Amino acid sequence: MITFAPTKTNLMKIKNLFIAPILLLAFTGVVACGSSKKTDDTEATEKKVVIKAPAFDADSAYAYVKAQTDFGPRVPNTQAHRDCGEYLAKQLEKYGAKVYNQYADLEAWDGTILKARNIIGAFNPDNKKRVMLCAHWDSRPYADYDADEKNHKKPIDGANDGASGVGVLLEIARQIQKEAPTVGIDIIFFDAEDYGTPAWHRGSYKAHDWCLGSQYWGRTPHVQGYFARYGILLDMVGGKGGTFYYEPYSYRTARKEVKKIWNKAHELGYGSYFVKQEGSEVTDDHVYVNQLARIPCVDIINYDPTYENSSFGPTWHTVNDNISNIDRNTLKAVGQTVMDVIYNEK
Ligand code: AHN
Ligand code: ZN
Repeated sequence: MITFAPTKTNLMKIKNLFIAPILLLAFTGVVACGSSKKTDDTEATEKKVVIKAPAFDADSAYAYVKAQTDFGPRVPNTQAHRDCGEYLAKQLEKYGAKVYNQYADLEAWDGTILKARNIIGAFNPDNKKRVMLCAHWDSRPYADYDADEKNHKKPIDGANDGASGVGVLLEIARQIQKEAPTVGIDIIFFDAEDYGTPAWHRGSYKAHDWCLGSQYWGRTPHVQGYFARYGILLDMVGGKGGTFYYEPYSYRTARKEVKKIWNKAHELGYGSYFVKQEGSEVTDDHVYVNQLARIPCVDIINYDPTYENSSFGPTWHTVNDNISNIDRNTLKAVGQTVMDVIYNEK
């Protein structure tokens, strides 16, 4: 029996790679006396190459979350919103993306015209194989779920609801510039997601009142005929004690990708964050990405099975959704998982 030791060249090739499972299979055929007889096991050599993505830096992601909340609430039609939009576009540019800005006047539930801006960073834009990563960058104008009624009309910092997803994506952008994955990546920051009808409102309101930016993008993509294999939406991915269950709409429309992401998280040791059970269904940007742009999209969104007020946890749409509730470990679990998924796309 002859076994193969990895050659130096092979070793270089598998630097940064795990071979799993390792099936180092030897040729068992013995070449003897000029006979060409050999067995079929030669073909059994099967390599499942798993690429290890670069390390996601949670301190860096945290700093991006804080930079956003430092502007104050990013409510459309405010100076903080305009300033933060400039900051986000500049960051994507700095990391080498081709940046598209979509400015649109979008009508909110109460008829307010929102000066909205979707910001898109395309990495490796000529590559036909693409994956899109998205998050909303605006923050909610009303803390309508706050325990104190006096806060119900105050805007929120949205450290988790908004800034966390964007912070994770900015860190991924920074990593992509250092070492690009095989596929092209589009990072999309949707605006005007969180301007939906407040819980305290009585009476009528315009329908489809959430996710205005992604609805606009779905009808008018930044590139004509835009397509990606799938999308991943990050929403509330940095809270203390955050957990992520299968979101039922995603599970119906992008099941293969949901399984791929949750399996990867478990493989990496983040199984306590990514629970393989269904949570509750949400109307979020992924619905419009799927329905309007026809791209399957997975929502990674905090789901708290223990909290009865909302399934999104105790700080959701309250003034407590601020930087003090952000946990680097949660950012890391999500950011590293997404990185390992996209760096394994061929
Ligand atoms: C609704 O509450 C209809 N959708 C939840 C989507 C959301 C709000 N994500 C963050 N804030
Ligand atoms: Zn929200």
